[in-house]
Amino acid sequence: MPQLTMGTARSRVSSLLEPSDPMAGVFSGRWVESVGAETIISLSPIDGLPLGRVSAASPSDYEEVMAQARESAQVWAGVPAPVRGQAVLQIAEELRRHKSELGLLVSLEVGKTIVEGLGEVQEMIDIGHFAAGLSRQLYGLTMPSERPEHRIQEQWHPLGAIGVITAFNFPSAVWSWNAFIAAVVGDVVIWKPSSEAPLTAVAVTRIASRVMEDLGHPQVFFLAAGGGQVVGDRMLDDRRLPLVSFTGSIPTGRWVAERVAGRSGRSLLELGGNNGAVVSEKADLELAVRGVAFGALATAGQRCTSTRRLIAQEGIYGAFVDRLTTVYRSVKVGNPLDPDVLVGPLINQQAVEGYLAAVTQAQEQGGRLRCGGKVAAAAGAPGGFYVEPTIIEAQPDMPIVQEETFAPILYTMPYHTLEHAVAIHNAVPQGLSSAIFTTDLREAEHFLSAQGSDCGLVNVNTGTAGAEIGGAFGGEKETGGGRESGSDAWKAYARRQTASINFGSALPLAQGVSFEV
Ligand code: UN1
Repeated sequence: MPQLTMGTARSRVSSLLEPSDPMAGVFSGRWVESVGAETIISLSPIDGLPLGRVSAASPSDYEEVMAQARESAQVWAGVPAPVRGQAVLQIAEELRRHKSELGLLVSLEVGKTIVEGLGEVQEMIDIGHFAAGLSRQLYGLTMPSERPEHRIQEQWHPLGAIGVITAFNFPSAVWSWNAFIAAVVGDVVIWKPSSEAPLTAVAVTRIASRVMEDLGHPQVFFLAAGGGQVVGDRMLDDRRLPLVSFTGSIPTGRWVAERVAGRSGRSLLELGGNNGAVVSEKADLELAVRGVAFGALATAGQRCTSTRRLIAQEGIYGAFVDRLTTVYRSVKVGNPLDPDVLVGPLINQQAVEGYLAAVTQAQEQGGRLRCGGKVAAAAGAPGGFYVEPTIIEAQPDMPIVQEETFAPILYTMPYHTLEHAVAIHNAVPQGLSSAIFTTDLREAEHFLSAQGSDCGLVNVNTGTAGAEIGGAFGGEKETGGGRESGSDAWKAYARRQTASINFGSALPLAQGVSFEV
């Protein structure tokens, strides 16, 4: 496959974005051309140049979106769930029809490799299919009543309008995890995308809204692009949003949780990870090298699930780190439109500075740099935000090792026994994803047990990154405790109602209480 030029790539995605400049970044059932509001300029991290402009929501636009969303929510809640599921399925199929352009837009806007950009769109299609099936399985339990001629049942009703705030690194997939599941439950969704990736959000919302219109449904997928102050803070404080789903950093997530709890709202948090991979002496080491390298280097280390810590058993530690270092040195860094490139750019200059600061701090704290550590010159992509894949031999208690740096930095550390590995593994504040590489059943099962990994996601002989949509996704400790995507994560988007029904002619009371009037 020959490399696309930026010019060709831009023209291939233009059908998703035209015609206006700036494009409206607010969808309230109509595309709102904001007057006097800020304009968000989306820069491509590939070359640091503007890719497009989107007008942000003003306070009155926000109100318009909210009013329309609430109106829609009334109607949508009355549409049978399987019909809602069919609508989501149609959107997934429409996304599939536009998969190549949308995937490319993701690559251009956030710097993912072509295959990862396509993977992002596939993740939306997959969750769309999951949601459609789920729409016939929103099961509530029934309980035997202690009273004669009574029945008790649980039902799951929609919450109404919910807010979804997403990060740049999965600029559309994480929205779809929330939005498609919420939509089949009967909610409508107001999306505040990352200001680093508004174009993808506009393109996806255009597709979703056209499908809803063609099907004659009310609009369900609203958009309010904009900064934290105008849109984000309003969502947090807005009692009309019973749920705010937030993906982002731990400090911001903590603030989100406090603000939303302060008005008795619910938040669903997917915050940072500091994911460790344990590699045992009994591992298939070639498989482990690939699993660790993919986990640490995919998306240039900018996934919540990226592998940040390698915990390798002492007998193989030296050789394994040597092997990984060789791989790191051979990996092609650069323009992600080049099909041979595995590591694209970081999202912006600030991220490059964060990377450099972490490399410096790690060395000041006693870490030993094995490879990388510098800004990378990416041939053919001047102006982009490229850094070298980096391995640093570290000690588990170094302060920088406790932190998530959104960059391709891997800290390595040796262990003696599996208990020691688990202790190192669990000694960070975050708890998203984890992995063990071993062919020993006892080791694998110990890591999976209650005495093993303390994370929301645990992997055996596969890396920390790259979860499928069918499982519940999220993590413990400072990762925030939320669960999104598959399994029964849908319950977070619903209100549970316990219904007690008396179909007799007497009024027996629970707990044997009598009340004669
Ligand atoms: C994220 O980084 O916020 O498991 C989500 C993965 C992807 C999703 C990551 N499916 O790596």
